[in-house]
Amino acid sequence: MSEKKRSIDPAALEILKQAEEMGIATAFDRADEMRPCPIGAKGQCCKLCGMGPCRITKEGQTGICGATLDTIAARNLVRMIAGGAAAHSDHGRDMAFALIAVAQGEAPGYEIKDAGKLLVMAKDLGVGTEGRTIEEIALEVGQVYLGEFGKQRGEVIYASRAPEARQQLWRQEGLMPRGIDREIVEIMHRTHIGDDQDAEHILRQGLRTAIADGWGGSMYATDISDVLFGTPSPLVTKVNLGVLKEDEVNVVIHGHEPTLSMAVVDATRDPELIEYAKSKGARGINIAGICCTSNETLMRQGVPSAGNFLNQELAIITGAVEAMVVDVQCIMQALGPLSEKFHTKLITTSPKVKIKGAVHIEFDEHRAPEIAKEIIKTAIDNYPNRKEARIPDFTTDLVPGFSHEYIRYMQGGYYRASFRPLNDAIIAGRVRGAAGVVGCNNPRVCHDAAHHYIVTEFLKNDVLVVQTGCGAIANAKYGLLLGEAAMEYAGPGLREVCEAIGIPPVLHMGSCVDNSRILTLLTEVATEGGVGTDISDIPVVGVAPEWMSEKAISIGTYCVASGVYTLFGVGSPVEGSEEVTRLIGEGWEELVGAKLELGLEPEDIVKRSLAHIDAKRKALGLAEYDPSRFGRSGDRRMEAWLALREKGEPVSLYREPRLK
Ligand code: XCC
Ligand code: SF4
Repeated sequence: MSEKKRSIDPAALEILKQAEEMGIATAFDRADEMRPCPIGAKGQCCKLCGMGPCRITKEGQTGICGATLDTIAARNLVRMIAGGAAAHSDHGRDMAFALIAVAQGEAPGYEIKDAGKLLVMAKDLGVGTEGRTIEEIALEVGQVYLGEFGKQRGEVIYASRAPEARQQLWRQEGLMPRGIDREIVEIMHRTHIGDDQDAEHILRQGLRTAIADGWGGSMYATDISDVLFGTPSPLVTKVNLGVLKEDEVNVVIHGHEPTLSMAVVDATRDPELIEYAKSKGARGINIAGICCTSNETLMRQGVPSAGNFLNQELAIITGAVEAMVVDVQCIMQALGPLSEKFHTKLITTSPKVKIKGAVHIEFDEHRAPEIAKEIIKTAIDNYPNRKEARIPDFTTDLVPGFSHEYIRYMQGGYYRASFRPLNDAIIAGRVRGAAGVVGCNNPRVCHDAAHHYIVTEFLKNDVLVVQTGCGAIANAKYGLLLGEAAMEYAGPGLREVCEAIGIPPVLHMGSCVDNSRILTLLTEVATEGGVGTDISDIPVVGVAPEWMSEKAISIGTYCVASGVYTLFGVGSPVEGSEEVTRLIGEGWEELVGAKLELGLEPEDIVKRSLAHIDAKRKALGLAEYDPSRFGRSGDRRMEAWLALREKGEPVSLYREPRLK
């Protein structure tokens, strides 16, 4: 495969070339070498018992137990949902433990940063606030959260945040999740040999478990992170491998949980450690993120991002990373042997994750500052071992930090915050609809290319885009998370709206657990009025064009369960079964009002998304989308802006261009 096809990221291409010269293989090479098993790829292989593995390749063939292809494909899919929901929710559980430790005064270095949000949570959870201290409230909130995981009966409490109509539907169809752990365990039980063997019934449990993830574990993780570390609001930071520094100790934090990474960020600002770094010949300590740890820290503290999932190995290959500190999820085992080829110390920190060859410095929220300092000291001590470093000279500015709270605030300030302006823009057709473009990178397809293509197509078509996860980092690299992108790519109607509110046309809403913010945003749009009463009425789509993780499958499924038509790229893990493909498509549309479609080409994703948005507009009786109707008010400014840019003058959406 030619390098051009591997990535659209110039920094990645530069390092891949470097790697080739050095004879180092990366995931990009291994993806070429490792052909996907054609039977497993389509969900036709069952290895759930010792009579198998059974591979169904012929019409009418069954496994030794008699399981049909449809049963096998459905079981495989819901096991992916269980894996994804478990990862998100276990992260949520650890956040609840951290909140409790803070409330009990046993977590030095942490504090309750957003008490306002805590009060909102307390109200939703039925936790009393009258005459209680913030710590008392936080303690009970934390305990209620923990109870949500092991709850045996009743409903996951935050499901009550969904629009009324949606909750009714879930109850009526038996999809309302009980305890989070209970739903995940039930998938494991139902898919054991000799249990649930009706594809439609198996898939229903997939929906219920995914709802427990989106409206449970993930939403809890997001809320507690905001309480402990602050609810994000926009700030300016940088992305791509060029954020690493030649003359400083580079520490890269990678994984998902903000608890340790925030402490590590604080430690890099410790004057004593900075002095220590100087004593080793470095100018200072530089910190950068990868994957969702990066999203957590760039949203709140403006820590620059070294890139997304496929950038992790490349960061080490720069030769400039003193330590890569990882916690959970999306950490390639390849980092172990790779770091041994360089001076980089790979440091695992989660009691759940060890990697052979890595140094293990275990995190404990009761001693976070101390552990974080030890980690930074390890990195500093490693600085003199650095040999030649080649840092690609590419960085791009971005403006992340669009929590749903901020999106509401920016539409009217504290005085009259609401979703009215956005709803009105959709109703009038200035904004045709909205799309959440989320999820991973996958070396089976060109790195970042589908994220970039799909989002720019949406912008041209006046579709407002929200992003999370590695998709957000992808488009940040190409400048789409800046206001200027509205000028360059957005259609006239969308551009007007972005200008009026002063926002980029692509809003970075956070990490993958923060897809729960999108659920809240959609609920607010639905309850604001004018675009229906349920999420399934709104002209929106969910897209994961370069997905690879089980978490992405769980996210896609809870989006569908919430009423959002969801489209995935790369491949379909149920392709082998026409029946399962139909069940999660038309079948789920009938059941919950939205389809899940997997394995689509980027062009097809755009086409289907726009058709869906227009159909939803029509069903609501909204004005037909007409790209020529709007944008006149912005044109003079636009022309001035373009003229300035032509002359090479610095231009910004936030500053009025000087009209001559
Ligand atoms: Fe992992 Fe969250 Fe996927 Fe990126 S987007 S590769 S899951 S880091 Ni979640
Ligand atoms: Fe084969 Fe059935 Fe065992 Fe699966 S559960 S491996 S289909 S015998």
